[in-house]
This record gives sequence, C-alpha cells and structure tokens, in this order.
Amino acid sequence: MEKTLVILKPSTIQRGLVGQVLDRFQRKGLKIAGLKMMQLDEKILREHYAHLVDRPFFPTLLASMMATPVIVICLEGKDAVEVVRAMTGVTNSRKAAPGTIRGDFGMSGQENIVHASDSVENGMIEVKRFFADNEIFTYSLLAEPATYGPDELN
Ligand code: IDP
Ligand code: MG
Repeated sequence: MEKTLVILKPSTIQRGLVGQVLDRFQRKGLKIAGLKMMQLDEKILREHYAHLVDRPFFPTLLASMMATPVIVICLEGKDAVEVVRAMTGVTNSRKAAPGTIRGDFGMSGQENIVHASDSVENGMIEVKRFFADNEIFTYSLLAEPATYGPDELN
C-alpha cells in the first residue's frame, strides 16, 4: 500500500497537540508504518525544503523546524498521500478549511502543525529521507478487513 511522510512540527510539540493530531490519522484508518522523534538539522532541512531555499522566509522556516525535536511518521494506506494532504489542509492555517488539521489547530502559515508529502513520488523519497529501512515495519492490522472492501486491499 502507498506510504506518505508526516512530520509533527515543533509547533505541534510546543502546543501539546501530538496526541490529537496522531489520533486523527489513526481514526481515519491509516496504518502507522514508522514513527520516531528526531532533531532536524540544517542539512536535512535544506534537502527537504529545497524548493524553498531561495524564499525570503527560509531562515525563519529553518529556525522554526529546528526549535524542538519533531515526530516523523510514515503512514500507509490506499491513496495515503492524497488522503493525508486532504486531511492536512492548505499551507496557510488561517485559510485552511475547518475540519482539516491546519484549519482546526492552526493560525499561521509557517507554524502550520504538520508536514505532509505532496505526491506519491515525494512520499517515497521523503520516507527514505527520514527513516532507515529497518525503521519501517510491515505488519497486518486486524481492522483492515473492516477498513477496506476486498477490491481495495492491494
Ligand atoms: P506545504 O507544507 O503545504 O506543502 P510548502 O509550500 O511546501 O507548503 O512549504 C513548506 C513549509 O514552508 C510550509 O508548511 C510552511 O511551514 C512554510 N511556508 C510556506 N510558505 C510560507 C510563507 O509564505 N511564509 C512563511 N512560511 C511559509
Ligand atoms: Mg510542501
């Protein structure tokens, strides 16, 4: 099944929202394939946010993402990338729809609670960026036959 990378950003740690955000993904039916806490550094962030390095806000984004350790999560499920992006909401939390994570928990464009991979290809690249192979687990969820129809389980 498809995998995607989520980062619970320092804003989520500081504001005590880790449990509530993680709970949303589990309630949705996504499987946790990997999860750990780590301190990000400039090297990994320059790679991860390569599309933003020339933007004026990049220095504050870097500082924000290194302010505390983060929690990185690999979620797995059918169309996981699209599902998680929809649950996340648009970048600016003030504009994100109510019901989305950013829309319900955030007030900021920068301090916007979570990162979520934006394409299937980037999902694969980002999971490899943040996890070693032996940190991603393959196992069956007993709830799977109640979560998906048989034609969706491939
Ligand atoms: P995304 O997180 O919704 O995919 P990206 O454009 O990939 O949005 O930007 C990555 C992160 O950079 C955002 O989540 C946000 O934290 C930060 N960011 C993006 N645009 C701005 C901005 O205009 N001001 C401040 N921070 C920004
Ligand atoms: Mg992005």
